[in-house]
Amino acid sequence: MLLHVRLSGWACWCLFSGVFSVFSLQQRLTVNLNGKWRLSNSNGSLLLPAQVPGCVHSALQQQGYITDPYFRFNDVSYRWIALDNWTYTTTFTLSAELSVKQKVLLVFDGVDTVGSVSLNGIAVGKTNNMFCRHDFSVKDLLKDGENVLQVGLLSPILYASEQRKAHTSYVVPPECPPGVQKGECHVNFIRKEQSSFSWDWGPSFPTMGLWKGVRLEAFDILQLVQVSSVPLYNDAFSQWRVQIELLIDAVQTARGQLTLSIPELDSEQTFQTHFNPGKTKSNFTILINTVLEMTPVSLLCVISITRPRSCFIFFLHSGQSEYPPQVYFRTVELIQEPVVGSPGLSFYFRINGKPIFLKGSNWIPVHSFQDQVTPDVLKNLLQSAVDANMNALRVWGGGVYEQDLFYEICDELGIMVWQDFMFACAMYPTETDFIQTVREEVVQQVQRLKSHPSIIIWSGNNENEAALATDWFDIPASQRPKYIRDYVMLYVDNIKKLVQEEDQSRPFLVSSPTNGAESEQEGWVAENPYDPHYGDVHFYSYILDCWDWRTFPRTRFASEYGFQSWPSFSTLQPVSIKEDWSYGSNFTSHRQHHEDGNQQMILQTALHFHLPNATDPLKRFTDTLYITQVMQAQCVKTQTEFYRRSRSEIIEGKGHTMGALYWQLNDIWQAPSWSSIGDQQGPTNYHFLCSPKDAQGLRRPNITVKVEEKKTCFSVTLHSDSVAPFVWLDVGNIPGRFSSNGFLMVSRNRTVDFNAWRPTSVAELTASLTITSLRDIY
Ligand code: BMA
Repeated sequence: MLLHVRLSGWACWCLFSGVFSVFSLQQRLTVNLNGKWRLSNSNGSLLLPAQVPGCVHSALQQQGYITDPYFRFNDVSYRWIALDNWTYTTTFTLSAELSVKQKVLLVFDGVDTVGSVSLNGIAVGKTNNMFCRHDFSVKDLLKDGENVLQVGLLSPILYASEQRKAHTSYVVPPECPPGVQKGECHVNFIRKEQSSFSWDWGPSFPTMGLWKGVRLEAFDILQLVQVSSVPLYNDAFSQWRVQIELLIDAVQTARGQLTLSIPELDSEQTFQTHFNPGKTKSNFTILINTVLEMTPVSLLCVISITRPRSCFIFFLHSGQSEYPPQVYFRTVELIQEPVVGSPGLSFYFRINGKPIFLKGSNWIPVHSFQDQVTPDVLKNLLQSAVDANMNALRVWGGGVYEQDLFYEICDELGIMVWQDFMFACAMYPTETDFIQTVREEVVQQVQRLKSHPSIIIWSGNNENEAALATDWFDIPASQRPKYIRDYVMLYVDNIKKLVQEEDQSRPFLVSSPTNGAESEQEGWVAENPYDPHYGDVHFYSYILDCWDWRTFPRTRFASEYGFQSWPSFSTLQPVSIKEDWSYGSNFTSHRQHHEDGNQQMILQTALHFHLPNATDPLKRFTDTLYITQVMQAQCVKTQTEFYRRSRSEIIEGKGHTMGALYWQLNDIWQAPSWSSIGDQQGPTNYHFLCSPKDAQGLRRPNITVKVEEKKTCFSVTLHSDSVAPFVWLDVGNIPGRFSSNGFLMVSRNRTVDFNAWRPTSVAELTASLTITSLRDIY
């Protein structure tokens, strides 16, 4: 369904009122301030052009001051960048048209993070939350001719440390990340992407910048800041209604009429409105009187403001969106009810009345520098998820609330999104200032995102209930109640309450993992949030044999599980040099941010596979990368299949699994991690009667290949003279995607497609293609 906020029909409506002799269309003027700014560091020794939206690291790289931050050990070498303070400056000239407007706002869609804004040398305001949009009223500060706009940014590392120092009453753990992550401390004291201070799969790049758009918005009387809508279904009356929320910024008190109509569905309502000066949020409900067809409908939305002898008509569109906002009708319920033959409660999603098994993965930030996340990257990753038969992704709470396009694509592709709030693996302060900025963040994000049908659940945090319950931070027993009180205050009394006020169309869960309703019974921190009889579970075991499904918890919903692997050599090569290419190199251990991760991969691999034994060191390295991927693919496959089977089983009181979201879909940089996108499974499958290392008669296959150009892609046909397990295809640095690049070759011939993302040729592909299979490594 399409919610189309537009002006069509306004003239009829206005004439029909018959009162006004003059009417005019009110227009907001927008001056885009994106583009080239100047950037300088605190002592002025560096002065360079910088793109906005953007960040300091990207600007330094684009201007040649630093090389690729992902290269070798640069995450550590470039630590100085985020220890310095930086200033962004731009100039602009005021147009005559703009200067006569009653109100002018300076709008920042996102400042990363601790900033002071000044215009023509006069302080305008401060920022301290990367996840908030800020606007400042600046009409009186603007002058004819050139205006100078500056944003000073404090080092996020120093700011977090200052905040920590000021918090003297008790410790808010963790103080620092584990040493193996080579990260920065006290990230929980700053409202910023938590993984930007390092994570167990990612580097420490505490970014600073104007990471979203900057503009002036000028208007008379009023403007629409945001429009959002959610459909609600009333079972008792079998009726849909659409709740529409308008966030209006009025210059002065304004009275008038608002008409909302959906002609295709024969629904129209008129409301008397009254806006006080400043920002007002108004909610309106339209009842849908006809049976819904799944065709788009337009919502016409017109406000007329009464002035003596005149009628002002407002074209209601919110500033950021060029396209009409859309609304789709669907219901979502999270069902937690008794299960026959099993203690505890079910935990599954019912969409449009149907129980749905969520198959998918977890989403982390796509890049350390968000300005480098292009629409193509998002489209490609999300399409890849769909092509791998996923129907759900969890936007994990240590990253960012994704950009609008992410959710738009999910809406289009039918990907269901489990949306965390951005709190992860930590306790958080609860001082008034901190709570205040979190409240603003939550309201803004829910208002921005709630129109997206793809989001099926809000979730308060990642693993913080578990961290408290299972005492990750060695909190003395006597102090536990205080931490639990803080936890409840932040996630329940504030976030949960706000979200539920803002959005009644989808469920809210306080944490993940959690026992859900049972956690609530236990005061929001369950004794064992990993209880498989309730809620969702995160489960990791690197040492136990992953081919043995008996080691996995038969949970109601597996929202995280996974195994690490190394990326392929073609991924690592551009960020490393020859001396790095061995499993024991400094580079190999530097990139591993998970304690003992490299060792664990080898031990897990050795349970079922021969380890590479080539004498050539490079071949041995690339074979090792390959075999860790084979291991990972098998482990994730085994565990995922276990959860799929458990959907229809109750064994020893456990089962009815209704979700399997493995950790993790994507990577942030070129390093070992849990990420993978495995391929379409089914309806065929295979079963090994023994470990491949014990298999008799496996011959080294002779695989020949023929690449051909087709209309829309290249086809790659392999011919093998014997069975070839775990065939792995790689085309080096030619960007693109195989329809399948890892498979068992059990027939003589197999053809896969390759979609190239830049022009290439049969000759280049043939020359770049490497084929590895299991018998090549020993
Ligand atoms: C989880 C996540 C992340 C982490 C991953 C792998 O528990 O929530 O914090 O990166 O495990 O260790």
